[in-house]
Amino acid sequence: MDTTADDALAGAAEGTNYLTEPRGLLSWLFTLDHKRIGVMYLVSTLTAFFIGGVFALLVRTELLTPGKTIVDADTYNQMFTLHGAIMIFMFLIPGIPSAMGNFALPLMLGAKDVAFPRLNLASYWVYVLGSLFFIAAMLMNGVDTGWTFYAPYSTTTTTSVTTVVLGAFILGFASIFTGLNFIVTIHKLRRPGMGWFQMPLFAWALYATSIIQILATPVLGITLLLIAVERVMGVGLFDPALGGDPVLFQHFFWFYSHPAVYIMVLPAMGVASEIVSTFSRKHIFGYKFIAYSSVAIAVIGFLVWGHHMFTSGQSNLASTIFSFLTFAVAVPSAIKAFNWVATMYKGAVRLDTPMLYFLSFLWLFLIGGLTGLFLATLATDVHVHDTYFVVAHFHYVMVGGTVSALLGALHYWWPKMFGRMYNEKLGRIGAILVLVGFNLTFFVQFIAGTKGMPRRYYNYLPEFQKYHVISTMGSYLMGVAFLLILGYLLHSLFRGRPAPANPWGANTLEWHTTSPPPVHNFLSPPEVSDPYDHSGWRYDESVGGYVRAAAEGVRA
Ligand code: HEM
Ligand SMILES: [Cu+2]
Repeated sequence: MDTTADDALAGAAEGTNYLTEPRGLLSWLFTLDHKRIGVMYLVSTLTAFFIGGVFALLVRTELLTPGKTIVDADTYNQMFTLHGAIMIFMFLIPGIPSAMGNFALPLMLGAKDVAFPRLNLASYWVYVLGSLFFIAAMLMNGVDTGWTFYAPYSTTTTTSVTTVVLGAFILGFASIFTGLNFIVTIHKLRRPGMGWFQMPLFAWALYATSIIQILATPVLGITLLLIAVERVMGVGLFDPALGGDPVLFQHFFWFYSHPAVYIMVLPAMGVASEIVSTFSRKHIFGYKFIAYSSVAIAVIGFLVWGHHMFTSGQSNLASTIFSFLTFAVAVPSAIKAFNWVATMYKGAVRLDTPMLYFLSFLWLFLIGGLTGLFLATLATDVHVHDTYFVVAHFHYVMVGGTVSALLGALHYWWPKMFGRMYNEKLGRIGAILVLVGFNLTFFVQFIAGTKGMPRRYYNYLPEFQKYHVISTMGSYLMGVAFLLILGYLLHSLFRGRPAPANPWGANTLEWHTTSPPPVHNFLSPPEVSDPYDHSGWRYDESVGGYVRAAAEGVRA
């Protein structure tokens, strides 16, 4: 009897897959399989998210009342620093590319793995090593500089700044390795027949992200090393008392850290493009515009760092130019938002969990991006700089944008990753709770900020308390929502309904193989077609997912 591709798929689903084969702990720790490395990165980054989240709840609890609530002022400084540093370096930067991207990118390209599997494994272990430095710093004297490590405070405080900047330096290599791997993978390992414009948009987004990872990360690495050099050897680089220049530090720091916000948000935009097309059952609108705008963001994103120094003493001319360029970088983001909305227009929109996260992403990222324009406007920035307005702005971008998209990606690819379906009803409840909790937490911060509540303060005037109380309640609600999500996802691993190969009816190549995929991804080479043409798939009750229209005997 002829074994058709579909028989083979069915067979693989019952037998071995990348999760079960090979067995044993060592086979995981030293795996070269991009899917396993993705899963390990997922577990690690989510652990970091959890630790960072505990610090966030402590910060919010402290701010419930003016003056002391639970900790003293020095401890408070440590908590917001560790919250920010862990969230940025250990969670947001690697979150989507190294976890979800590692898992999905080779599958989406129809490849067997990334170009350099050993480098990929090295990236993971370097990430673990860097994270250990963070943990060591926490156990030693902590850090109290804020995640931005502004000099000269960072070069003079007695907390464990040296350890933590070395940790961030090491984490940078993990990021560079991933970026390098993805660029070569995208250039070299696309299945024959997949040109640049047949590539899924998530791959375009990861490509743009990788460019930033490779070009910007070394700047941060060297800058942080210079902090360590000044601390350890007393070389006067940034501290005016030693003849250094603190604004120079800010330039170096933001030259990386503004592009870094795009390391965080570009992959999120890539996820958004996949989800919106799948759950609108419509071809993505404006494919090339979305693809090119990712690259445009990566390029222009390098030219706007000075908007973090409008009030630090830079020439008016420089500020004006940076202001203008910052407005320019908002344009490609707006192009994407337009195309996503146009994709939904007249589509058959299904409000499944990943789509709810996409909608949260779209709305919240828009608020985050638009409030960025207030900050980019010189006259308004002078008023709201270093207030809670900025805190609200970047949380709308990083939590509303990146975390929403990460949760969307997690729910979208979960069936593929683990071969199980989660409880859809709880999924939707979780998504709505996150959205409500998030807005309660951060929307009021815009108001508090415009009224003058400064950021990073332990104490505040009584008139601000109402905002802080609402914000803290919102953060507790988000905490509950995340626990709920963790609960039903873990539950699904054991009790979930086995996932079909294609639960959502998407046409990118990862859905052409079994859930979970076999060790080398595809049992028979997948056929490349337009990634956003869903017409070849129809829903089949008996498998609870989508099957090829042709396989059912239906003529296309
Ligand atoms: C796309 C994702 C974005 C992320 C992840 C992001 C993140 C951040 C972060 C973390 C900060 C605060 C840095 C700090 O001082 O600790 C910040 C500030 C700022 N952002 Fe964004 N941002 C994004 C988009 C935008 C956009 C689209 C604009 C403008 C069009 C913008 C304009 C600004 C400005 C001007 C500041 C400085 C405000 C000040 O300190 O006075 N950002 N952003
Ligand atoms: Cu910036």
